[in-house]
Amino acid sequence: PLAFDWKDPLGASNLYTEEELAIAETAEDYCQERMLPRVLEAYRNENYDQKILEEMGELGFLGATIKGYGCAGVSSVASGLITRAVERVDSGYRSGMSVQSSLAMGGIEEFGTEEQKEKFLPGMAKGKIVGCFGLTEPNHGSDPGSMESVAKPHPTKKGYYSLSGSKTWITNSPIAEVLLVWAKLQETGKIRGFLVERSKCPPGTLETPKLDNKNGLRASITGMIQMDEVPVAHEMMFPHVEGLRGPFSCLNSARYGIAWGTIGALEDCVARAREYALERKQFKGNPIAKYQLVQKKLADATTDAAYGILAAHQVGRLKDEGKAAPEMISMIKRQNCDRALVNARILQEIFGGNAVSDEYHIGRHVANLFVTQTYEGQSDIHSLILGRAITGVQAFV
Ligand code: TGC
Ligand code: FAD
Repeated sequence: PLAFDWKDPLGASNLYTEEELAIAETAEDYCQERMLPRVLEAYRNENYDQKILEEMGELGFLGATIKGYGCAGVSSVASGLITRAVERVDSGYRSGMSVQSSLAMGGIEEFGTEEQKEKFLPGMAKGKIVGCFGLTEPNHGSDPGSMESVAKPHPTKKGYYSLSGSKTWITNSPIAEVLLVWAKLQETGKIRGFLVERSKCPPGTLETPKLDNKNGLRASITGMIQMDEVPVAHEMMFPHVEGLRGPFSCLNSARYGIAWGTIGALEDCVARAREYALERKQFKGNPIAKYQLVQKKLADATTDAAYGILAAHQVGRLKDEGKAAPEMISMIKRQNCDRALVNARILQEIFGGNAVSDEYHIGRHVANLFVTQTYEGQSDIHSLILGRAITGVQAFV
């Protein structure tokens, strides 16, 4: 039998191919050696280092599952392992990567024209062109179907739409050159995807103010997208997808990645709490790891992390076979975010007063994991998606 390993309690690494294991090792080495030393400064000062995307690009982490266009073309499990390694350091770094890879590049790859793919994907794969994904609006988050952003025929430019409206809480928007914006086409009332190029927008039509003073995900950059009659050429609209199927298809991949990533963050919490509990002594010189209540906290968190990884792996394999239903992704997104957050909050107790110092990293993970439970469908929304699939009755309205 395998010896029990608290870092991989159910032997999940036996399920990965040699190539996947090698990719995971490269990702873990890069993240621990190059990203971790930068995270405290980034988090304290809300300073997202854009170079990280270029470094990820050099390693083939961006749009990693896409075949061609300068992308690595790896399996969904390999991309999950990369995501887990990145989020072991910080959910904000994973967020920047997810938006670039799954939401912006993934959208272009799935719904873009050949010209759009050739124009954007190679530069995005290198991290030289930054992308973002604008779905949420100030008045419409869980219910994007009610969005108000609109695309009308441009009043003066033939062959152009005019985009107006406002998006908020958009990861990467202040630094993005290509903004995948979802808006309703006035003629049909149907949601369509538009690729807005910042450098082509006349002055005063596009603003992307940064949202400062976040109390989570501070190592990522978040902003708004404010559009006032932005001219967008007809050929910059996705031609063949309309309705929410467009944005939700992109979300399937990003939500899948979050299911892997949040377990990476939880695993980091377990490793740090275990180490602290073995070193910290209270009552007659005993390490607090000797006390049963502390051991239970570690046992619960380690178990949830191990289950979470097996579930994400299973959905990854089905995804590559074209068999992953969106509800499966809702299930692992909801469960892994919720269990990571609940356990991280409990493990935080092990650090006593030191939990308050950012040098111990646990408080940062807790604040970040709240955001992961909220974006890409808040957990209760995924409960309702599952409830609808279980009962056949929808409960949203
Ligand atoms: P509903 O009637 O359920 O569906 C409308 C149309 O969409 C299709 N569809 C899907 N297609 C592919 N994949 C999925 N997962 C899909 N879910 C639905 C569906 O078949 C239908 O197609 P059609 O052709 O019949 O029109 O729509 P609804 O309006 O009732 O939706 C309700 C609900 C709650 C499911 C949905 O609105 C929802 O998921 N809300 C959550 C919103 C959300 O996730 N926003 C994410 C914003 S992006 C983000 O947060 C990025 S953070 C990234 C980071 O920093 O890492
Ligand atoms: P609301 O929809 O107002 O929900 C508030 C609460 O009400 C939630 O708990 C929700 O579950 C509950 N609720 C709503 N409706 C129901 C119902 N029918 N039944 C029961 N409960 C309900 N969006 C993007 O498009 N692109 C991005 O890149 C992006 N990045 C983000 C980065 C950060 C840091 C954050 C915080 C958000 C980001 N988002 C992004 C937005 C995110 O997707 C939304 O915040 C999320 O979908 C929730 O929408 P909301 O904030 O409007 O909350």
